[in-house]
Formats: sequence, structure tokens, C-alpha cells
Amino acid sequence: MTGFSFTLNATDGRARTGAIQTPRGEIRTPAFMPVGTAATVKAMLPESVRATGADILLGNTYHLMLRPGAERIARLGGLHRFMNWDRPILTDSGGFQVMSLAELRKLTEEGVTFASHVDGSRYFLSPETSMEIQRLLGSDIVMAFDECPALPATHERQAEAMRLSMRWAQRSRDAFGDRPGHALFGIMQGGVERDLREESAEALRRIGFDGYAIGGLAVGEGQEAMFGVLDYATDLLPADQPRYLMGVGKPDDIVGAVQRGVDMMDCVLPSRSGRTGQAWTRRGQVNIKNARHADDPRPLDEHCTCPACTGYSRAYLHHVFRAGEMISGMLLTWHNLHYYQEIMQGMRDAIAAGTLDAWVADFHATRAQGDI
Ligand code: PRF
Ligand code: ZN
Repeated sequence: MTGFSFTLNATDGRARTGAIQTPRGEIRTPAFMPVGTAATVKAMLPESVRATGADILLGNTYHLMLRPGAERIARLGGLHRFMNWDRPILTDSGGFQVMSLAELRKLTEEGVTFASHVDGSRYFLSPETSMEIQRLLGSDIVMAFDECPALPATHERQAEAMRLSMRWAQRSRDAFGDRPGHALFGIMQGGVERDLREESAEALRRIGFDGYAIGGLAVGEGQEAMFGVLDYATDLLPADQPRYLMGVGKPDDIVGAVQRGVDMMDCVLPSRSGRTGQAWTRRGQVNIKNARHADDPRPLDEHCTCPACTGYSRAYLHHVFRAGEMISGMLLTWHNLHYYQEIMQGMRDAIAAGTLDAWVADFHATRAQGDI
């Protein structure tokens, strides 16, 4: 397809670095995508998100169809114009959010009907309606419509959900059609069942997508089980197209995923925990609520170049959190997103230099040290 391409620049072990070219700009990989669910990365201006180093944001079909509505966003010039972010946007397809947030859900072969968590009104989502909504939003990377079963799930339940997702993947592909400059990604399912992951990858490759996501992980199976799947799952997908691990994760999850051949990830963690007083740093987690920070003149991380660390003490960050001041979420979110992007840049550089193992060893050693 024209206007959208993926170039691999270097590999180191199974890790890869490269870039996705889109008409709205380049996405350096491995890439971390901040989550902008409701047409905003909460507590951040778009230019500030960009300043942290983000090349692409994630938006949500489910939330935007409910409020303010995809047609309204289309009338207002599309999601990029609406939220003042002119770089690439990937949109999730909605099914995963329906299953975790909506009420009165009814799932059939055709799609899923549900009641809005906002006002209880009834909606229908299917591969066809999800493709239409993502088109109205103007999404650059559109996700196929899938079903991610809740855990615990038997092999039989996982098989059923995966096979439905593969039929929906074909319907997503048919409904998406040919849209130069826009990409459609398929989503692998199958839980932690190797035979199902293999069957799912085969079905997706047969249909053919511009990129391939690994869904159905980070849903409560634990890091060891997730890495166990990634140990073989990335190799089931085409080497010359981007691989996206959905909804991951903590810093050490991201590092482990990149080591296993993942190119893209998204997670609410850095932004959400910024609003609950949790900071992620090179040396580990800091809970800024803790009274031990009340008199501490040091920054969160003396090596960090973000505005929260260059301008403010832990004592100040503790105070504004305790006082419920809005700047608390703003500063901690900025720091967390900055730190996540610094990890991604560090890994991109290390993969290009062939020194990822040393980089990862240093990442873990730094985090293991002492009290933060
Ligand atoms: N499918 C979709 N979105 C997702 C997931 C999935 O399996 C996950 C699982 N971690 C997060 N977001 N469509
Ligand atoms: Zn910082």
C-alpha cells in the first residue's frame, strides 16, 4: 500500500529497530504509544506529549463513539484536528473496551450489543461498524475487531474466541478495503495456548495485514506466562512487518517484550499512575504520597531532564499531590511519559549498536539498587 511502510534498520538477537513511515510522519521502533482514550492524553498538552518523544498516540473507538460520537468528530475535521495532534494515531477497535467497561453485553457471530457506561444507551459494534468508526475518526493505524476472552478461560473457550476473532479479522479486512496511507493491523488471540497462537497467526497471515498485533496478553496471566508466549509468538508473524503488543506494560515488561521481537506497545500505566502519585524512574517506583518525601529537596530522579525533575523537589511534588493540586498529575505524567520514551530511545540506540544485552543488564542493575 502507498504511504505506509516499515523499514528494519538493525536487529540484535530477536530485538529489532526501524521505522514506520506514514503520511503523518515517522514512527521510530521499538515505539511506546501513550494512551489518549478520550481525545486527550490526560493532564498533558499534545505538544508536551510530543516533547517527551512520542511519535504516535493511541485512541479508542469505544470511548469516542459514545462521547462525543464519531460522526461529530468527522464533521469537526477528524480526530487529529479535534485534539490538535497532527502526527500518527492508532485506534483500538472497541471490542476489548466493551468487554471491560460496557454493561448488558450480548455477543453474537454478527458483533456485540452493549449499554454505554456513560448513560446506559444501547450500541452495536461489529467488524463493519468498527471499521466505519475508525475511518470517521481518521485513524492512521486501524485495528481489526476482535474478542479477548477474560481469564480464567479454558482451552475450548480460548479456541472459540480466537476463531471468532479470525472470522472477524477477515470481515475487518473486507470492510476496511483499500485506503492508501492508512494501515490495518490484525490481532492474534489464543491466550497462553501455543496451538491456538499458531492457528491464529496462520489465519492472519493468510488474510494479510499491514502489521500484526499480539492481543490477549497482559490480562492477568503474569509476566512469566506472557514472556513464555512471546518466546515463540513473534516468530509466527512476518519479519518484515510491525508487531504490536497490546496494553503492555510496566518498564520491565516493555524491555522483555522488545528483547522478544516486539516493535510497538501502548499502556495507560505511565499516564494513569502519574495521576495517582506513582512515579516510574530508572531506579524504581516512587510513591510521592509517602510522608518520607515531605522534606526531601532532591528531584524525583537527578539524571532525568523532564520538567518535573529539573524544576521541582520531591517535597513540592509531595505537597501538590497531598493538596490535590492539578499540577501534581501534570508533572508526574510528564515525568512518567518522559521516562518511558527514554527507555525506548535507549533500546533503539542499543539495538542499532548491537549492545542490547549490556543495556538490559544495566537497566536491571540500576533498578535493583538501594532505597529510592
Ligand atoms: N485486543 C484489543 N485491544 C486490546 C487487547 C486485545 O486483546 C489487549 C490485551 N492486552 C489490550 N488492548 N483489541
Ligand atoms: Zn523526570
